[in-house]
Amino acid sequence: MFQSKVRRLSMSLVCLVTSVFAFAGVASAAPDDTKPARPKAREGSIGTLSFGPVVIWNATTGKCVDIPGYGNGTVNGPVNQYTCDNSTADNQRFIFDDLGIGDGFYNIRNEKDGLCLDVPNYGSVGSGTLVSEYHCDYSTADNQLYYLEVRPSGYYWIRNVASDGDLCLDVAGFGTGGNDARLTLYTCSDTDDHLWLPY
Ligand SMILES: [Ca+2]
Ligand SMILES: [Ca+2]
Repeated sequence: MFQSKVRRLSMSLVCLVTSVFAFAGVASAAPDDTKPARPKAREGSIGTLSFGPVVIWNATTGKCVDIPGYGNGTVNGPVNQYTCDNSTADNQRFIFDDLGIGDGFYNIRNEKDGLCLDVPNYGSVGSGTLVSEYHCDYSTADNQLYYLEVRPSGYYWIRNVASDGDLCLDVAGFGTGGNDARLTLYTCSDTDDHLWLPY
C-alpha cells in the first residue's frame, strides 16, 4: 500500500518557503471565500510551533476526532468523530507537528498509532473526500499538511494546505453527525461543522 503512492520529493526548500500559503492568525480577517495571503516564512521557526497531545473538539457536534475502537488505527483506515475521551485509554490524542517550513503548517499525528490525518493520493482532492490515516510524510509533497485559522467564534478552521486552504476538516453531514460519523475535507464554511478546538 505504501508503494502505491507516487512521491515527488524534488521541491527545493527555497521553493517551499516561497510557496507557503498563510499563517493561521494572520488570515483571520480575510472574508470566508478569499484565499489567505502568502506571507514570507519566518526563518528559524522549524518545529517551534508544535503542540500536543490534544483532543480535537468540534464546536458544532460536541464530538472529538477519533479512530475506531481504542487501539491503533490502520493505514488507509477511517477517521471519525466520537464522544470525547482525552485519556490514553482511547485514541483521540493528537500531536500537531509543525513542519517548520511555514508558520504553523502541521502534520496531525495520532499519539497512539503514529499515523497522520491524510487524504488519498498526493495532491489536492475534491470536496467531500474522506479523511483517513497514513504514514506521516512531513513534506509538502503529500497532502497531510494543515494550518489553523481562527474564526470569529474563537474556534478554528483546520485548512488543508494541498487544496490551497479551500478545504477544511469537516464532519460528514451538516452538523448532524453523531458518534462514528466520518471526517471529510469540505469547502470551508462557518455554517457547516468546521469549527474545531484542539485542547
Ligand atoms: Ca476511538
Ligand atoms: Ca459537514
